[in-house]
Amino acid sequence: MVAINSVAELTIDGEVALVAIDSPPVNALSQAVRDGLKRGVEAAEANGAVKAIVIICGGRTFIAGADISEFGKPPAPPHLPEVLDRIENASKPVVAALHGTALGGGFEVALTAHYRIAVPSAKCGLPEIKLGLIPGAGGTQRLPRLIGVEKALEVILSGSPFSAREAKEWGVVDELAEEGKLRESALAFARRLIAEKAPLRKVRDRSDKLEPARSHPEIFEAIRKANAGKFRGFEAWEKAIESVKNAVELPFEEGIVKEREMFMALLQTTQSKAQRHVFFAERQAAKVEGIGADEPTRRIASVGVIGAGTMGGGIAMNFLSAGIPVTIVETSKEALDRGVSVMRRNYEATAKKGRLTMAEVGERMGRLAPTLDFGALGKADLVIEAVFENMDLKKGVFERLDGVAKPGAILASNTSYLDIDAIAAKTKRPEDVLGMHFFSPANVMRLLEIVRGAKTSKSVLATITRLTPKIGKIGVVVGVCHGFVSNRMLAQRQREAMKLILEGATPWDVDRVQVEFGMPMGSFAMSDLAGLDIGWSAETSKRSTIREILCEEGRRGQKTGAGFYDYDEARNAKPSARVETIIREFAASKGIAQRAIGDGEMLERCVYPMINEGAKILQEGKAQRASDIDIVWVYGYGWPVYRGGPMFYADAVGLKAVLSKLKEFQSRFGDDFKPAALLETLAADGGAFSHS
Ligand code: T1G
Repeated sequence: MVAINSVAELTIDGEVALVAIDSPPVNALSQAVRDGLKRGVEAAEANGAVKAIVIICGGRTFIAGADISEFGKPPAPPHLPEVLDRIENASKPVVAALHGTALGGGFEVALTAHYRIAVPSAKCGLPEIKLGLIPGAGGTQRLPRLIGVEKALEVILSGSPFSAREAKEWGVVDELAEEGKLRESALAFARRLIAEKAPLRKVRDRSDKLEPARSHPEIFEAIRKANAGKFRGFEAWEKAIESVKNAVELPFEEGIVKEREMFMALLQTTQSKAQRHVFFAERQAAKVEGIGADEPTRRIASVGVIGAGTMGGGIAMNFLSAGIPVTIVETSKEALDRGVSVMRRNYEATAKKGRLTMAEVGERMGRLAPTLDFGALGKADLVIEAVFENMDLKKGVFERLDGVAKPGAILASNTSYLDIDAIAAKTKRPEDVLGMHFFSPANVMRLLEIVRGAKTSKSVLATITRLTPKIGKIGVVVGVCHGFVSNRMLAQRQREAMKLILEGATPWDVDRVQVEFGMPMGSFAMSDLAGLDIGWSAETSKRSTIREILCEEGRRGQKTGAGFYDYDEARNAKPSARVETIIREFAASKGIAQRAIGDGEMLERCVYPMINEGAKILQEGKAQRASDIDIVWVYGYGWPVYRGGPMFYADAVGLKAVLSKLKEFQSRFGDDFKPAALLETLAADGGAFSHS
């Protein structure tokens, strides 16, 4: 064994050379890995005894892509295309031996090898689209040559990995190795190639799989049409289609040059910077200050859920789907049965879409123990309260739970606003209490806001932050304040949206601007979905707000077929003349002058106060880092990932510009726009939230 450099070594095993890369955590194509690959292959080439070369990786995975952390920095040689040329043009057969996740540039390395072998558990893929990019090292030129245009574009536009078995079936992988025996299998495979004098098969020379598209160029327009909705607002996807089209229409050399040009151009876009920011922000969010990897955690083998309503049922499904048995408690048989049947219906709907088998539905529902007996919660390792959003009710539940739950059980509240410390104070074990704020629908939305109470212990926090990915969630740890990070910032947007319609805009104008910005839905459509009667009662209603008037008129949202919008049977929203009248009459009764409001103002009035509130949250220490706030909005409310989140967006706009606009609004509309001290400081120092 010869060390090529700090991450690469060369071993000669008879007539086979093994170029082994080991650069934790995921063998990303850093400068050292590129250098090691290139010089490893060159050394193997130069060794007369060697008749075949195997590229293999140590650690948990084959190369998982380019080193994303190097993007935006001056590229150091050897550049990836150069390394790939060295592999593809080797004079001896090169075998790529795959395990873990061969992704992006890693998969492109494998595609330049003449043969590929993989363990059955391996996955391959081109996830660049998730980073606002296209494959930039031959993926859009070589993959269609191997599997055809349609399947290649499916892989590239989904960004999702495919299994080694699919890869074998599609002809991407030539051989499946024995699981856990990749090195031996790859050596044996290489020896067979030597014995059979196997040719130097270059994917770039294939064209048979391009023929169908060559004779049916209309498929590109069909693929574009089929994906337009899904990629609303994104830039990279059309470049991916264009580049694969080049693979069909241009010689390989021209296609790969154009691919690189498109890739390099996308690398500079704000969209790609935003999506790369979210990639790392998501991984950062999992790290909690003061809690090391060695923090002891508690075993969560059973869960209790209090309340089988929309949230309780969705929460329970996350644990059932993760293989954890759940005891769910309700106060009446009717409510319990209704909740359980909704859960079963949700699972059956997923099965209908082919994403679950009915057997799996049965298994998951089989782990559920519905009960009216509160005492049954005494066995659970974790109990999550999901009752109506009322402080007295929640305090009562925790007082009772304190008497039932076993020592060491973790007690969590799904409150979306209320003071976790006040709830914890109703128990004799506040160190075992925290908030677990799920987002509706709780079995679908990926965000979990983990609310750290003043007395929440480190082991409780460590336990929940490590449990979170196991139930398919992305956790963000936040401090106790009204509405935490999520709803506290949302309240800013909703407040301004209401003021805008009183000053002359319409709900559908305001929503259109937010949707064009990239939000999945606007403020008023969201209110209609949640229901306008949350916290409203006919007895106390005084027509003192637009909401009260709408509720009094039976317009309580989608569920009543009318709210700010009118809804047809298929729940499609239509602007409502009646609502516009209500708004204008209400504004007149308040003496509010009407004016035409531009899209720019509508957007800034809704987004900038959110950013400002984010700055306050940071300066109060209610969030660990600005990127956590971005993750809350991207995964909690569908903030467009290609805008990186509110704090990243503010940095992209420029904090000076955000500050001056807030000050302008403050002078026109009052102190709701008073800039946060942190924003003032950062703007003055030319700083950014990403470095705050
Ligand atoms: N570059 C740099 N760091 C990376 C990385 C990468 N490609 N992939 C992972 N990491 C870091 C990550 O930040 C974390 O660090 C640690 O590794 C473990 O990751 C030319 C240009 C491979 C499936 O998009 O999807 O190639 O937080 O927590 O859950 O066409 O990481 O511990 O400090 O995610 O086991 C294409 C991205 C790049 C794959 C493993 N490749 N990575 O998941 O661990 S673009 C990707 C992943 C490209 C070419 C183009 C996942 C994973 P830390 P992790 P995991």
